[in-house]
Amino acid sequence: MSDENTRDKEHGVAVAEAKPEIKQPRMYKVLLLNDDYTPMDFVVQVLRKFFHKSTEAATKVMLQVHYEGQGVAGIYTAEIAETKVAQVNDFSRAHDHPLMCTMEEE
Ligand code: TYC
Repeated sequence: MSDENTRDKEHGVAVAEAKPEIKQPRMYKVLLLNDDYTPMDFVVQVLRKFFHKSTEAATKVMLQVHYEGQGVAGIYTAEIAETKVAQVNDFSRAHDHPLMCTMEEE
């Protein structure tokens, strides 16, 4: 029984083999955007807290955002990326900083 919809000789029913599900999930970049007001230390704190970066790695991403306008905090599946974006934006608002976090498909 190798072909899809092969007619089963004994039972006279059409049976379909399960097709292998090998697709990779869509992945999303979680981005931090630059602004003129959020303190650099706060951005480093966000990258450590929500993206599990070392101080050194967090500082590199923060400076990339500062000098180039945006930077990638991490790459995740849709649900996890959405959660990170919401957590970062809630945390920033709670601390009265305008830091913006968004996502885009990779
Ligand atoms: N530009 C900010 C400053 O000069 C620092 C900053 C970095 C803000 C990264 C946001 O995503 C950001 N204080």
